Amino acid sequence: LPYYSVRMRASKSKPHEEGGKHISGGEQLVLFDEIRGAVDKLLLKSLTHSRGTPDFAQIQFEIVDEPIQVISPLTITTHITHSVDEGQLLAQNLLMKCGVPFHIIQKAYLLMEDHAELSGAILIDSKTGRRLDESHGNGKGIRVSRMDWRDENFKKWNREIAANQNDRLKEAITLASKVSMHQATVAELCWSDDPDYTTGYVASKKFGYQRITSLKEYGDEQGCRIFFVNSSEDITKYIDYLKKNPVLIQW
Ligand code: PML
Repeated sequence: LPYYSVRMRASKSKPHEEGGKHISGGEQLVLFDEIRGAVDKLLLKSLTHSRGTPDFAQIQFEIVDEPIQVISPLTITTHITHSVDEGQLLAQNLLMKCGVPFHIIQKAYLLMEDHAELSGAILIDSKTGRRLDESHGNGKGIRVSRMDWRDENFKKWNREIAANQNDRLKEAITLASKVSMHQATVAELCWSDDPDYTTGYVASKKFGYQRITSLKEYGDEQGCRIFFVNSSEDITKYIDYLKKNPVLIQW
């Protein structure tokens, strides 16, 4: 049976390519009979986000012709940290363990701050600190798409492994597992742009999904999603993989 990619994006003021504020986005990969449920879930998500009420939203679905790749979720580790400083220091240490030099991490943070209105991920060359995605879109980062984790399978994993975390974790680890699967990914650094959510992570194939409970202060709407990339790989192909290759997580 074919799968369908269902996507949502919501913003305030104007469609966000034209400069509106990004509110939320979402991805699902479902069977035909599940499209209606997926649209409903994404609509609800777009209407109830703590970044605000959208005045523009788009939900679309399309059939996926490429074969679905089934992969395992990254292993998960949770670090309880008690301050943003402690959380950030830990994140930087993990990135360095993945092979990203300290000065490149610093450069990446500066690039993030310069582009506060991102709705996707920025790609940084892990050797030079250069941004690699700008010529491949609208400058708002790369949106990773076409990935999901079937509910029953996620719930079982969540019960047995993750001690019943929220759906945010499901979406994040699904994305991180797809991203880290590709050999061009050195590591990912992410935290939410939701002002009510301070947990983020460093993900890599080698160390898995390393959650950190305090990567920013409550009330802060500045999120972060950086992929540190090995630029000796073909970047156009890599971005194509991130956007187009359908991936299902199965535990
Ligand atoms: C987001 O949903 O905006 C990113 C959330 C990252 C952390 C999810 C978690 O591990 O709890």
